[in-house]
Amino acid sequence: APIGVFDSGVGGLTVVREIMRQIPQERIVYFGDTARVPYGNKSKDNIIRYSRQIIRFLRTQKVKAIVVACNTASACALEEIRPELDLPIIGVIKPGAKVAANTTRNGRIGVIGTESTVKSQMYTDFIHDLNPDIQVIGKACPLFVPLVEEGWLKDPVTEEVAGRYLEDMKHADVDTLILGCTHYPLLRSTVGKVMGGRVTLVNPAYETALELKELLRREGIAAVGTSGSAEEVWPEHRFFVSDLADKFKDFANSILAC
Ligand code: DGN
Repeated sequence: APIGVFDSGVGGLTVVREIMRQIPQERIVYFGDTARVPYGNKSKDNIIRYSRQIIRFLRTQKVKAIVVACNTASACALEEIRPELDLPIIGVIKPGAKVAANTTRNGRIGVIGTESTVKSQMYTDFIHDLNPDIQVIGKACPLFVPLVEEGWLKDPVTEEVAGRYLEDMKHADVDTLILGCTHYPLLRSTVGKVMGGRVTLVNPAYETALELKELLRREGIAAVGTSGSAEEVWPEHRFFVSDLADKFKDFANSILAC
């Protein structure tokens, strides 16, 4: 059976890309809520409602596990929804928080994401579960999402915007920075440049794929291999969106190719 992956739109494809790289034998059913994006400035109640609806759809696709590939939905809806489900479900925040807590040397971690993700304090809570002495500095960077969707990944305008957003982060002397929004791994080099290269950037998408691999193994539901039965039953990945399929396709082709 496939793995259900969902996001508020196109950003979750950065998580899909990592899953494809790390567990290529698994098949994915993706849902991008392109009609209702962005989630980053919506209320918690609405994000929970949207996530429930999407999970209901993914269940019709007979998925064996669900990945909430959106930081905002992971922050605002995952803990509410988990008890309602009889399927394994993981989000992107806990895996990102875990690796950041293990990476920092000076005990100062930065988190950048949408307004809702930063406001939820979810990264901070998970980091403090592991080590309450770590200082976590959050900063919402809402303009990053449209800049990425415009394709301005290494552009002077994006660099200027990043410089403004990350000013305080630089002064806060963080040694680890969590790219806490699906789009931000695509700005890795710009963010790294602005931060001056002495900061370790954590990509929660990468860590989530690792955690998914481990979860599938633990639950005994991992696909058997490239020539195994999973391949025969689910020959390809499937992508669904709630609007603008062509735009999604263009973005997917550019993201999944690199
Ligand atoms: N996918 C969202 C996130 O990771 O928080 C970003 C896009 C959005 O809904 N604003």
